[in-house]
Amino acid sequence: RRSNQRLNIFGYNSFDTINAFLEQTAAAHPGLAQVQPLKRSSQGRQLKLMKISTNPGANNPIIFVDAGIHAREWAAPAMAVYLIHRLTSDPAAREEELNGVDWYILPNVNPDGYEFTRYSRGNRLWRKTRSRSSARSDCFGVDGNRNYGFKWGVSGVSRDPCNQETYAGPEPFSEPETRMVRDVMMENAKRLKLYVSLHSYGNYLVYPWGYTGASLPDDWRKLDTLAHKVSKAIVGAGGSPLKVLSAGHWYPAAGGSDDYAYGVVGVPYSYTMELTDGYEFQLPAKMLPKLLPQFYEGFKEFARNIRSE
Ligand code: ING
Ligand code: ZN
Repeated sequence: RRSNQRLNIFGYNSFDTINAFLEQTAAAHPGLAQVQPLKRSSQGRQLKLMKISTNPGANNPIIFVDAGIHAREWAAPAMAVYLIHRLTSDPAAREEELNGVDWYILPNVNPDGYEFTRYSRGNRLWRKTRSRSSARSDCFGVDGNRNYGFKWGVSGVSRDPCNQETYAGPEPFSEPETRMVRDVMMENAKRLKLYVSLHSYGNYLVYPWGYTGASLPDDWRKLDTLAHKVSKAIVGAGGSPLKVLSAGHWYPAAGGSDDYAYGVVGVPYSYTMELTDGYEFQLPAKMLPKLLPQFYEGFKEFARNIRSE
């Protein structure tokens, strides 16, 4: 596979180019950025976690951001790459965003699906992973955001392996990709203060519960208040306000990563962020130079609040 493509920070890059960028970033900023190799996707692609910290020994609270669980939502990995770029290249970030907070960023959770949406013979609107179903050999893939092991399968899912959108998988964590995210969460559970899963469909910042619209977590006001602050910061940077609500009040769907982080791992602040203002899945690349810096201001606001918790 080619990995010598130059990364375009305001473009849609291949998985290999993103991985090469992670390695280059770590090499250029020793003592600030570190790559932790995780495991391999169903088709054998190596996932890599970027850890950014000005003081790795300090046991700072961790902000964990992942992106790309849904293959077609290209703006999400683009945002994660931009976050890594700003946190490592902007000296001001060391005084602010990285002050007392460590960032763990997994820019592309579903590389098999992502590359499938990029191939000319693939499908630009593919959402799921690309694992082979044992039940139906002619159907591929699981919706990773229905595959997590909390209230698995109770709402908003399909049981049909051939369903293109919301097949929950044969069992919770059937996918190597979701198991890797789970393991990162579990290994860092004590220090994880904020989890953000990046998607791209509309402009939303949603919090648990996702599995139901009939109840909210006891401390939902905390989640709601911080989400509104983040939205305000984005508006302050010229962006559009985010719609803030519980995921289940938008539409109930079980097995999402944000519910798992909050409900099982015990991460106090857990969100799904959707970032294609005015567009659905396919955000034109020409929008990225405007959108990514606006959302970055939202992440700065997250960091300010997590630090002072
Ligand atoms: N939306 C998410 C999805 O997985 C979500 C977010 C999860 C909303 C659960 C409501 C409930 O469907 C996208 N864009 O994939
Ligand atoms: Zn999505």
